[in-house]
Amino acid sequence: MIQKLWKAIEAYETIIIHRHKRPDLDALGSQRGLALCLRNKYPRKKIRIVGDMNEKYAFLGKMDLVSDEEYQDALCIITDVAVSSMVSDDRYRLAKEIFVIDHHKNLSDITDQVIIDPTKVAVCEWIVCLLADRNIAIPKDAATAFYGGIVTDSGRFQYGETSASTLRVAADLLECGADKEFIYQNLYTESLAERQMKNWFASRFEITASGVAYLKNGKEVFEKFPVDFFTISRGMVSLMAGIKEIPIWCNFTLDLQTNKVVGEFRSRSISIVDIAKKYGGGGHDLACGATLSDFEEADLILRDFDQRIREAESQSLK
Ligand SMILES: [Mn+2]
Repeated sequence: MIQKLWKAIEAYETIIIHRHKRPDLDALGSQRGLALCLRNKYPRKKIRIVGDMNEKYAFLGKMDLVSDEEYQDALCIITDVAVSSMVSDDRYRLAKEIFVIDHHKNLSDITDQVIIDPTKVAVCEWIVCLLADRNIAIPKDAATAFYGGIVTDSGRFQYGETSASTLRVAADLLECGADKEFIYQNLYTESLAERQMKNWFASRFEITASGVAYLKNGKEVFEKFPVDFFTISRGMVSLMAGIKEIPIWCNFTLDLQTNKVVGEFRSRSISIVDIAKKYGGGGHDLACGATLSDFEEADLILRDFDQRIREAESQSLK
């Protein structure tokens, strides 16, 4: 399938690269990095990137404006996602041929032309490996974009799938001129308003009897802070991380567009993904989520997490 991808890249004059909605830096970095490498190698081809933007990562650069007509004879490459409902800009369907490059364990309902390696901590790492096998040069800007995806998806080289390969790829990217200061400065600098908002959330999370920390964010939260859903749902969950007495922490946020409550669940070491799945969600063992009908369902989940901690404690006493 990898050979087939490179043949298609050679053959098409127009290549449009998509990735998932509400993009993180791995989605944006893989999309942009791949585009920059292909533009460098094939200066005559039209290489485009499309999708919604995440203001937080706007420092990486803008998306292209692509007309429907451009898709007619185009090759479409989708990175960091394999599931159709999560792809940003569903005009990828108009393309003549589609490939998915991903590192999640999900099966694809988009195409059977799928190139997935779930051992890679970031799809950026995977794409750099694919490029290296073809001896395709990585320009400085592409190296910076890929580096950004790897540092964020690996939790700064911390999470489980971070491997010797991850560090080798990161080292290669630095040799290609990746601007790590640019990435870190943008990741770690926030506005005063953002810091004050975080302080507000950090001062109001609650804790269950067994030590599950949680926030419930209803409509009033969005009235107080005029930010997007993602900023609160994903952005505030880590405020409860790294506290000795708290093995599991959750953030429940009302999505005003769907009127559903989205739960983000995190755990230091006790596996919780089966509980997320019980409520129709999923994800990784220690970082998962589920979409719930209301805050009452959130209370049921909290009870299950509470129970899980008690089980783990009694196991460790044995
Ligand atoms: Mn990723």
